[in-house]
Amino acid sequence: MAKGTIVQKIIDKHFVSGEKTVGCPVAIRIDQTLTQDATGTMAYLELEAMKVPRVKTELSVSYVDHNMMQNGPENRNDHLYLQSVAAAKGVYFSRPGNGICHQVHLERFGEPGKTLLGSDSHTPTNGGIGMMAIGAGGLDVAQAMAGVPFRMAYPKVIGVKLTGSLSPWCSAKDVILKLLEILTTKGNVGSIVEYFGTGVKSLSVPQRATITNMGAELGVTTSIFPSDANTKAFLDAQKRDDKWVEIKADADAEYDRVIELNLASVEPMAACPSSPDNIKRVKELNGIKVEQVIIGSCTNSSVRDLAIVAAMLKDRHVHDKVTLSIAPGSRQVLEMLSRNGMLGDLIAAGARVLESGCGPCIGQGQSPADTTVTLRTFNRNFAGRTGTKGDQAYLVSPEVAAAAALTGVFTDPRELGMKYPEIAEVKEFLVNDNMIIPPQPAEASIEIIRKPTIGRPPENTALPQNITGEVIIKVGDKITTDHIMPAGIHLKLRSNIPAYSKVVFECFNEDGKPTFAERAAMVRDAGRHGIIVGRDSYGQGSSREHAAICPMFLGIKGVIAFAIERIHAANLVNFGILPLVFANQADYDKINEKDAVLIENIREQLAVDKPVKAAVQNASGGEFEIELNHNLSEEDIRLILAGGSLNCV
Ligand code: MIC
Ligand code: SF4
Repeated sequence: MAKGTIVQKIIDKHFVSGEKTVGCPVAIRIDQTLTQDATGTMAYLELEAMKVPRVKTELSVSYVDHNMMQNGPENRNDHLYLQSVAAAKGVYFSRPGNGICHQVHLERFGEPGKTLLGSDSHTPTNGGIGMMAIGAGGLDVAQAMAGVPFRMAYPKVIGVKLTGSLSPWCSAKDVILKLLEILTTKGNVGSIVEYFGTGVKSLSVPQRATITNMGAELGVTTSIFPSDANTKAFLDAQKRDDKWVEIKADADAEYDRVIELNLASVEPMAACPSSPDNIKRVKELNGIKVEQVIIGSCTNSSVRDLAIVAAMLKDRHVHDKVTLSIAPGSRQVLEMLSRNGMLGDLIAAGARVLESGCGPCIGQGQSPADTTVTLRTFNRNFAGRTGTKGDQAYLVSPEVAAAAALTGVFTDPRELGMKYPEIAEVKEFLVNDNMIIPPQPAEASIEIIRKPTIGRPPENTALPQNITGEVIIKVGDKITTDHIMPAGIHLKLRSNIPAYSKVVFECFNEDGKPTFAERAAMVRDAGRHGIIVGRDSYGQGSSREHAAICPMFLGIKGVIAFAIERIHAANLVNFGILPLVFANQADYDKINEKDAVLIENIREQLAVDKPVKAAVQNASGGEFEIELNHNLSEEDIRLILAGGSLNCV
């Protein structure tokens, strides 16, 4: 087991209960929380349902960054609810337009050595400043706000030893793409990546944040950098020098696994369609025609990232056959660029400047044309996430994105024949917090604004003694929460579970056949329980608990797969759905849609340390038994049997 690591030191400092052995459940104290609007409405409705008058954390912030199109009243209804509930519950509120939660949190709130729980899977961005920053479902974050310690498996620590420094035209994005090539998006559940080595000091906090941000795609619990002189310089420049503390691993720290990476060997990379671990070198892709370039998202939209793009585009223009859109990560970034003239350079070159927020990253506009290539500096390129079916989305660095914007084709920026722009570290950020509204004093009387589209968290009944299941859908490997619960144009339904449930697994619906939601409702109405069958890495990607709530609403009681990703598995538990894995993977081939799955005496079966037995009856008449494993803790079992966490608080 690892020894003397930053991860262990922070866990020790926040330890509440549990066993400090890899894989065993531990509970840690959470210092800060963040929510964003797309997961936040449900999180605050849950907080209200828990009857918690005021948050108990040191700091909680509610951001509005995802859902800002305001097509119809739903988004703005959400914002009004979020602003009023934040004021009432003691939560800071970052207004729409102030920027993406992770970027703003890094700029204005992140503190080395503290714990942060966020209802967004890219919360680990703040690992770049030396925080233990973890993504979770909204209900876990609501509980953290209520002062409940966060439960997680005691992690394995993967040490990434960085040496050397990046070569011109190669950037932090290429570092994380290289790691995705090595570690892939599968098989890393329960680990935390900790960076160390002489190469660390060559990376600024925003560069580190790019790396920890996209660490989410590895499926790890989080990623973390030490807090050192660069961290201090960043906090000084944000006028938050009082928040700096040094955080470092012991000189003789031991990791569960070590990966060495010489930064000088890192080349411009790209994640090809449609997975963040489908990695190629840009030079292998040179010449592929590009129709759209978008620069932004919580991965790559800092002042440094946009400054390099502005320098590359200055006095040049975007290729005639390409559209270039830019979404600055925060209002701070946008305001600084506009005051230092770089925004003018971008506009003059032909960039389309979008508001500071998630925007196209979550399919809110800018969908590419059919069969065209889109290059994005984002962190996810799951199929269809752009809003275009069959999309060809590549994930690249700002340097590679800007090169393609100029040439109209994939271009290794080292071959542009351009001098690499020197971008100096920002010595003083422009600090203007007037878009962050502090909470009202506890004694203030505040009306919580609930327009008609603000629903309530749906209720669930206790798990039945016998599950008389039916397989509603059988899917393959790497099913992401975007497959389960599409965002994009449906995002505005996040506060309305009955309406949002209609699009569960929409991407698998076939014309003329009943949808997943209709099939699930038929099974539920017939008094049976819905079962989902998946394969490896089920539930990858986002933290959206709607990927559990909406299936729960439709009567799903179990997911059976080869492996279920951490945040999604926790969300299933929170909403009373059994996360089970095949003891014998060959059984996957024998089980089909419409098969009956009978799990008798589930309470007794879960109480003993043995695989759960289920009887399967094929729709064609055949019968056989399967064994199902789980790694549920006693507490998880208690929650599932009760029908989910909300029934227990
Ligand atoms: C994402 O990047 O997929 C999201 C949208 O930010 C999600 C959260 C959500 O679905 O609201 C995430 O990463 O957790
Ligand atoms: Fe927003 Fe995209 Fe970051 Fe998710 S990954 S928080 S949608 S910018």
